[in-house]
Amino acid sequence: MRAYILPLLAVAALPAPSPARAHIVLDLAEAPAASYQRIAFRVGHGCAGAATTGVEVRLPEGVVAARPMVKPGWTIAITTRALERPVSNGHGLTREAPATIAWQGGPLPDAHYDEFVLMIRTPDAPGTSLAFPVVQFCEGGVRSDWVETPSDANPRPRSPAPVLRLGAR
Ligand SMILES: [Cu+2]
Repeated sequence: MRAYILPLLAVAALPAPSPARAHIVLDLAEAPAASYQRIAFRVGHGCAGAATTGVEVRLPEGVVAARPMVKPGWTIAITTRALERPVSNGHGLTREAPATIAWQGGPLPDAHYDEFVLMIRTPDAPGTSLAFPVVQFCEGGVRSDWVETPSDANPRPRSPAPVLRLGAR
């Protein structure tokens, strides 16, 4: 039995996105395309020592359905954007997609850890990656912008946006 368990754990640990660097990252590295998926934004620390009071996620264009999980102690605000033409969100056609989802509350002390959860519909685009730029708001008017996407010129940006790869559907 042990022989099976160890290799599975090793494989499961591989996709974790840079846990040592904390920042704000997703709990998943990859999800199937064209599926409903629970994703959690992990907040490992505040803004340079200040407690977190807000987390705002900007949804990538391909995501046309997203619902935040209710979180005690935090209020949720959703903004939407109009779509040029109706697209399927998995339950029919929609002309509107979520643009940003923001939690406000806490405060979440710098030394503590928490997760902010969305249920999303992933786009039907296997092999691509979705970036979710996040702004972290903290006490004292401080903020951290986790918005940079890796490029050839800057493969390891200082403040990377959480990224989700899309696998086969
Ligand atoms: Cu960090």
